Amino acid sequence: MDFSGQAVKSGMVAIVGPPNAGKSTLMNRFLGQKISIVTPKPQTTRNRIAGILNDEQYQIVFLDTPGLHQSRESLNIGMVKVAMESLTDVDIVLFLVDVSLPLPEKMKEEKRKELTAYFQQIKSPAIMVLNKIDQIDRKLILPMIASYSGLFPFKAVIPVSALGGDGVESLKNEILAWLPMGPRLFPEDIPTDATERFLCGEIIREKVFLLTGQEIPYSTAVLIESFKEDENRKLITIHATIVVERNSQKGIVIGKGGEKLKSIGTAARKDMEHLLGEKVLLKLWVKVHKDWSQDKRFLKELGF
Ligand SMILES: Nc1nc2c(ncn2[C@@H]2O[C@H](COP(=O)(O)OP(=O)(O)OP(=O)(O)O)[C@@H](O)[C@H]2O)c(=O)[nH]1
Ligand SMILES: [Mg+2]
Repeated sequence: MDFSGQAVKSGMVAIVGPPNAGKSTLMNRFLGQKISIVTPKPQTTRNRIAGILNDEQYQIVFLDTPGLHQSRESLNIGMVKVAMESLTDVDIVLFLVDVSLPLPEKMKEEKRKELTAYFQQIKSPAIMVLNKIDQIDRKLILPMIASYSGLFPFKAVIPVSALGGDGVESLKNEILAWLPMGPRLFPEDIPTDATERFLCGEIIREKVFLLTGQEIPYSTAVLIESFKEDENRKLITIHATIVVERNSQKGIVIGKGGEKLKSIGTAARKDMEHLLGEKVLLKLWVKVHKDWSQDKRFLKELGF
C-alpha cells in the first residue's frame, strides 16, 4: 500500500520521564516489537530512538529518550540533554512516571521540585502517563490521577501497564486526539530510524546490563567495528568491542575462563538473529579506554 503524500494524523510523540519509569517498555508495546532495550536498572537508554507506528489513518513517531535525572557526570549530562530537547520540539509529550514510587505529595521536597521543573520545560500538549498500575491497588488510581492533575495542565492523565498492556489502547486514542494532520514523516515500512548496526550495539549493551553487576553497566560502551552480510544475506558477521573504563572491569566482563563474555555474546547473538532474521556470527572484544565517560571526543562518537 502506498500512503505517500496523503494527509493523515502525523507527528512526533516524545516519551520522557525519570529513569526506569518504563519508557522503552511502553514504546516497544506500542510498536508490538522490541526496538529499545529494557532492563531493571536505571539509565539503560542513552540515545533518542524513534519507533514508528503506521496505520492508514495515522503515523505516530514515538521518541524513546534517556531518563531525566540530575547528575554531574559528562555522559549523564549528555543523556539528559537529549531527553530535555525532546520536551520542546515535538507534537506531544508523554510524561511517564512509575506509580509504585511515592506520589508527588509524599516525595522529598527536592524530588518534587525537580519533577515540576521538568514540567515547566514542556512546550507541547502533554499527557501524564501513570505506568506500572499492575503493581498497585486499583483503589489508589483515582487519587493518583487527581494528584498529578494538580501539578501541571496535562491534557489527560492516563493509567497504564506498559508491561501488561492495560490502558495502552486508551492512551493511543488520547494521542490521536491531539496529533495534527500532515504528511507522513517517514516511509511507512520502517519501524525505526535507528540503523541495524546501532540496534545490535544496543543489544550487546543490554546483555552487559543484565549479566554484570555494580558499576559495570554504567562503565560500558559498545562499538560495532564491522557489520558484514554475505551476498545472499545468509550470514551476518559482526565484530564489536565492549569498552570499559578500567582494567579491573575488563577482567569482570571477560570472567573466569572467558565465561562471562561468552554468555553475553550468546545472549546478544540470539537477539540479533531475531532482529535481523538471519544467522549471525558475533565476535566480541573487551577494551579499556580509561575514563571514557569523561572523554568529550569519545562521547561525541557515541552521539553526545
Ligand atoms: N510491573 C511493571 N514493570 C514494568 C512496567 N513497565 C516497565 N516495567 C519494568 O521496569 C523496568 C524498566 O523498564 P524500561 O522500559 O527499561 O524503563 P525506562 O524508563 O526506559 O528506563 P531508562 O531507559 O533506564 O530511563 C523493566 O524491568 C521493565 O520490565 C509495567 O507496566 N509494570
Ligand atoms: Mg529506556
